[in-house]
Amino acid sequence: MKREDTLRKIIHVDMDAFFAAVEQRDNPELRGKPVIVGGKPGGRGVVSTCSYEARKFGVRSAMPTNEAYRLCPHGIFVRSNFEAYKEASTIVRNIFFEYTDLVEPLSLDEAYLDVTENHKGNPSATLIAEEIRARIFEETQLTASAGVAPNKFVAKIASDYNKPNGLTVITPNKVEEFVEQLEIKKFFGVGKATQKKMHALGIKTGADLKQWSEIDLVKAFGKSGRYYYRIARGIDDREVKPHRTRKSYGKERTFSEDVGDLDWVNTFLDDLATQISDGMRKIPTAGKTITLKVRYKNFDTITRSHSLAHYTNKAEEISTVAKQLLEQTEAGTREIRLLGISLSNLNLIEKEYWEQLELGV
Ligand code: TTP
Ligand code: MG
Repeated sequence: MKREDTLRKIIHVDMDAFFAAVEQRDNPELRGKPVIVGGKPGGRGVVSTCSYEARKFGVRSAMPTNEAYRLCPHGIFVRSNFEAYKEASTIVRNIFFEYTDLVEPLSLDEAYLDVTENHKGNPSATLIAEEIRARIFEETQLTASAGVAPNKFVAKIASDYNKPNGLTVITPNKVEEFVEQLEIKKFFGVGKATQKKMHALGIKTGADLKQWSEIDLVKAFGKSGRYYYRIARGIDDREVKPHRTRKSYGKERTFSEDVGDLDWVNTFLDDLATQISDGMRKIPTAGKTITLKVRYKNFDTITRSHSLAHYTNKAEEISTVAKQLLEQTEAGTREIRLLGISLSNLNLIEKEYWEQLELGV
């Protein structure tokens, strides 16, 4: 194994029963019930996903809704509401970016994070994963499962291991043991047809697969044999590739005591704007829309936004706008437990533009 493999800290996060969980959150009468998202039975649609209550009856993603109805006739069939899922997805993704820029989203509800080096300077990937799951719940009232491992292959399987609302940590010294006891069907990247063939050859678990030499695996499975040889040993050096551009940049803070003093709040906004400005200049990026987020003592959370005609990452400008936005809130009359500022409508800055901002012209 390459030395770097053992040193990386990868987290895979996957929301639980994502579309169905959003529906249950937004419609309390659906909670605790078998909810099936997709078309109504009788049509030709398929199931997008279903709640864990419905999974007990064998309902699964991509199954025709008619079959789901046969398995679970008392299930509640609901149509998907993509806007709500997108909104939750954006909130979750922005939480990831608070920890690292190396975020590789796989879908609306799933991503790899490389936290080997992270914005919090936190050396424990396990603590980061727990913090992220807690933050996701706080911000969206939805649960996520996470896997922590030295590589993507193991992290992804680990996040699925204790679903829903679970965390599985596979430290480098446990990787081989973990992979050995896995059933082949849990191996990501081993399709149904290959599974069948492996079963016919007596390969049922990771340990069975490990018995095979690389040459024999290539003979039996072609080029993929090399991949199987490596994953049987828990080796995967694929990098986390952030293929999407960042949508917003911001910071927020929950106070240890609720705050009523407006002067204190204004000074805090100055500090926050300075931190944001520093962070954005590092990337470098600038944004047009400034959003202030306020969470009151009773957890009511509001946002107020203002869009400029130009891009900025200047601390002074950010704090001036944030203070104007603060006047549109009940700060001063209601106590505040959290304050945040973020910039969106971002532009990754070209070198010349960056220099222009630096010079303030
Ligand atoms: P998944 O993460 O695969 O499934 P899930 O979040 O519903 O359940 P869990 O992770 O707890 O096993 O997919 C995320 C969302 O993508 C899912 O909620 C709905 C959508 N989706 C489809 O629309 N069709 C599909 O075939 C799959 C697999 C997912
Ligand atoms: Mg999911």
